[in-house]
Amino acid sequence: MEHLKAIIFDVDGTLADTEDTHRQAFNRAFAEFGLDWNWTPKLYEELLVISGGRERIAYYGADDLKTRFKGHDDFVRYVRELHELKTHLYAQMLNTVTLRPGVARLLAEARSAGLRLGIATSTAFSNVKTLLDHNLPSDWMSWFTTIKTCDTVVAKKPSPAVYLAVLEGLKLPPEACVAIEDTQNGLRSASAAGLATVITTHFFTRHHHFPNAALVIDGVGDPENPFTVQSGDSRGRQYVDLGLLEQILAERELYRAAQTWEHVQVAVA
Ligand code: XBP
Repeated sequence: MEHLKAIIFDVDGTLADTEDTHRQAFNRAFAEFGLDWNWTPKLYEELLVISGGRERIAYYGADDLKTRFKGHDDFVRYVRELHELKTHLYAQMLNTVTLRPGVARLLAEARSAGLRLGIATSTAFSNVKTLLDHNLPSDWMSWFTTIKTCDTVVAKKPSPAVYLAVLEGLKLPPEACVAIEDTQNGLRSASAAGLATVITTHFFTRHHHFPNAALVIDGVGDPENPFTVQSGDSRGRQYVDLGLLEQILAERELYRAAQTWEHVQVAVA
């Protein structure tokens, strides 16, 4: 590959369709805490604008809980404990969650071609490990040059921090990598880090708009399970493979060169 040297994967909604499992785990934790909160699919789609489960709880519960806690620290502790229970419950629910169609194939293709792999996620490493322990061979961790999670990068998406940390770990410039994401926050985060980004939508994001995405599809797809294009140019392909990602980077470089040439022409005119 002349351009493509690495693929950076988001986790929730991208490697696997996990968000409804997260939603159910949140609701089970609320019930165990005696809270009458119920995050319906419609409400959860709205709340997904906030990356990070702890931040999502704090945002949603701020008004409801403010009368219960005198100090901010008490509120923060309560939210942390509630989120810890949610994470514990979520881990028990992951054994039925599989990778999205085409993800295992794309990982294998990238490894065979000697590409580097990265993970950039707002969730906790424990969630990533549980998911991939269930779905990949035991040596999966060695497949990834770098895995950055909310345990190591505090600023959540749409901050570019997690993607910048992954690029540093890959020792590659953004021009050599493609990010695969599922949400507008993820797109903003990867784009702000300078990355071409392919969006794979799902139930919670299928109606969302993704300006500046290199391609918006309903999943990575497979030869026997072609994707549906929601926006952008699939360059005549039916599923995401290394050739498609390489073409996206090649065209991006050509566009940048043309823009630079335009600037030069204006400057010397
Ligand atoms: C998705 C998130 C996470 C999950 C919930 O992360 O924003 O907050 O929704 O997981 P990404 P936690 O798309 O970056 O993988 O409760 O562990 O935050």
